[in-house]
Amino acid sequence: KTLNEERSGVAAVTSTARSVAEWDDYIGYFIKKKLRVWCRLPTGQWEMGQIQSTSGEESRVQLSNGNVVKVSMTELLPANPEILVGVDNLIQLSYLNEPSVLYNLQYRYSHDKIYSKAGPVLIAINPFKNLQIYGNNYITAYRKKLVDSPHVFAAADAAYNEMIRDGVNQSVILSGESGAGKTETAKLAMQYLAALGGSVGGIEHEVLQTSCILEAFGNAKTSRNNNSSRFGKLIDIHFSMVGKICGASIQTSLLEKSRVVQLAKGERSYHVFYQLCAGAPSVLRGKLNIKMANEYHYLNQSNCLAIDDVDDAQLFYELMKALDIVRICKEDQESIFAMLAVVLWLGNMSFQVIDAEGHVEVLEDEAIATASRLMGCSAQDLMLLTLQQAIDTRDALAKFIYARLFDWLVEKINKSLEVGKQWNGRSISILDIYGFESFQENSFEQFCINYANERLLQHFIRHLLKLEQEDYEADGIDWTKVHFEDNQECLNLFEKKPLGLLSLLDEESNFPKSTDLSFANKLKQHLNSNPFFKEGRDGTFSVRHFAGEVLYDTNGFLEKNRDPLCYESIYLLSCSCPLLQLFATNVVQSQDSFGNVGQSGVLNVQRQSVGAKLKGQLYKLMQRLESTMPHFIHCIKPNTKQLPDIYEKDLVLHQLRCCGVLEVIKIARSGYPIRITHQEFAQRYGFLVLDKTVSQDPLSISIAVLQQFKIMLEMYRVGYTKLYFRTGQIGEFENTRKRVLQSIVGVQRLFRGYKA
Ligand code: AOV
Ligand code: MG
Repeated sequence: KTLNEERSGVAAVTSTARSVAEWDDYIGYFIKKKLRVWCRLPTGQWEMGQIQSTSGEESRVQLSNGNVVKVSMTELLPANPEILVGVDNLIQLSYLNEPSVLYNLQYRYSHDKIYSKAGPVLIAINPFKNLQIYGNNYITAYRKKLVDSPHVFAAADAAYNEMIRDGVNQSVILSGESGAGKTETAKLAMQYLAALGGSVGGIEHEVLQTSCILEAFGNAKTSRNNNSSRFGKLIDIHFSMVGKICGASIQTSLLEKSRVVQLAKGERSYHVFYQLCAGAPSVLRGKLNIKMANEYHYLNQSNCLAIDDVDDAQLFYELMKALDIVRICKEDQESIFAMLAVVLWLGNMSFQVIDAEGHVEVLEDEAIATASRLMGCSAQDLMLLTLQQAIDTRDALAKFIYARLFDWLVEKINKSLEVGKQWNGRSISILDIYGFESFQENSFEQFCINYANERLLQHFIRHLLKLEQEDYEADGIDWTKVHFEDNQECLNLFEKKPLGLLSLLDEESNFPKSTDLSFANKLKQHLNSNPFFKEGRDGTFSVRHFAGEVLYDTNGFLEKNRDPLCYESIYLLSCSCPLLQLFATNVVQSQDSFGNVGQSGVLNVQRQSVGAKLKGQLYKLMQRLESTMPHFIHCIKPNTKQLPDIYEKDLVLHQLRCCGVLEVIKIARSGYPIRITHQEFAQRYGFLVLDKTVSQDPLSISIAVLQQFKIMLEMYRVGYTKLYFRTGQIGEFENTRKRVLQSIVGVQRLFRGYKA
């Protein structure tokens, strides 16, 4: 971004609309008054300083550390007066520019004020330490509106109140890159809603426990985050007529299956495996033949078994308690743990070459004995079964069992939390998906995760940048458009038919002779002119994502996208273990048609690819969110070390730029974020009008209210259909309305008292 663009950004948002040229005029003013400026040093970093003198295009600036530097005037931006340092809503800044926003957030962060508002968006900077700001006293304070500083509780409170007041379903949408704090923040929002909507039956406790269970089964340590979500989650919390929680339902999307069998260095598989190994009580240990984690190939391959400050044994105990609370019976719990043991023991099966052609045979050992016992089949069956493609088949089976187990568990939880009769259809949905990821090596999993994040960003942009501005224009409001970077084109690169990434991937996946390399070539051939696409070497390609360019290795793309049904999954039907039979039956039933078993032992079944399925899931998810009033929380990761009190400016700035927060502030600042139709406004506040001669159409009544309260034109606009207010204005009307209503009630009481 050029400085001039930044300046025009500043100009566009200051209410007196200073032009770019004027900055040169008031630089004199800045010098004379010795006002503070931001000064861009050759390193690219912004430092605060004071202009001492200028000559021509150059100025001497004294930095806050005492050093004096000479810089070109083009490297200066206005800084905000001291009184504005640390404001809790960034729209209050007089001068809106990147260094000011960055500094303001840093200032707050260093005072442990991790929450700030950016217009309608709540910004949450991960503290990576436990702050004492979530206790019951805080819940009460936000509930009773004793405090109004930005907080996730305030956001949850707004969602709840709007749901009750307007009768409209709400959503709380978390965004931010991996490790930014989405999952923690989502849990805090749920905690607040549970306190607010707690009921006698206590179903809110069950709802809260779902996080513990889903995290055990769906989260893992990655190099970015020790508790990284490897699936997307939408939880709908249902409320009764009186605003009490009466149930919930959870939708999940695309669990990362590959993690069950394959790990990158320093990462772990799903938490639940380590918890089971560390914490299973002795009877269960004996029954399932549970060893320590380091004895399982699936867990020990990455040289990372423990996480600092995490007690897996204790967490297993808590997991069992949580399963009890959501009423998963002991028998089912044991089946769940048995399935985990099956997966672990499958991973320990090993093979030996038996002839010159390289055929292999399963070693008859403890692994196969335990796996077959728990699966309810004979060791002989399992040995025959896996003879053909040895390791791949074994891994496919393990992944299949784990993924089915995850879905089955979610289903069970949903049954437990099913809404009772008193539900009136109101809900608050909380969306927490896996954040944007860019590793050294990125595969199909990152491709899916990052695609999902592009979809979510489009929702954010649509609501806060596009619709917001379109509304002004459509309603005849005088409006200077704020330019923003739209990710629609990048999204098109993924979704376009027939020449988008997903379509091309499916096409190639359906081709019997295709390979990952032929897929990479196909992309090259069709997408090379797309500015968001870049071909790479050796079967790689890059996508220019909103959050940066990511290089994907196509190795494994086709197979992962096809996600072929293992012949074995059908075979599981003949196991005597009921849960495995169920998993296999569900698969059989969910297929319309079956093909033949190919040479590879893989069924050729016509079914949706993983990419297509994800696209469908996201489409449905967005549709669901479209029917709600969104509350956005954008989480920011202050450093990559996952440590407290470190604020890496470049890292934060990058995240602010990527998600359009600066543009949101600009729009919110020059805009009128509160809007209400003439009709609604007249209905709610019309009774306050004293002048009884006003004609009774909604527009006239509305204008009469505005006039009676002498609202300055600066604070509102009248559109063709709606009234538009600056932040805070409607609150004043509400207060007046309440006051007047209370005095009316008071008079009535008095009157009744006299009669009695
Ligand atoms: P994510 O959900 O955004 O990443 P998390 O919510 O898992 O990130 O946060 C990562 C870690 O940051 C947590 O495990 C906590 O240690 C810490 N943390 C986050 N928020 C807070 C908070 N408010 N107070 C204290 N510590 C916090 V990912 O799921 O990887 O996209 O896919
Ligand atoms: Mg998460």
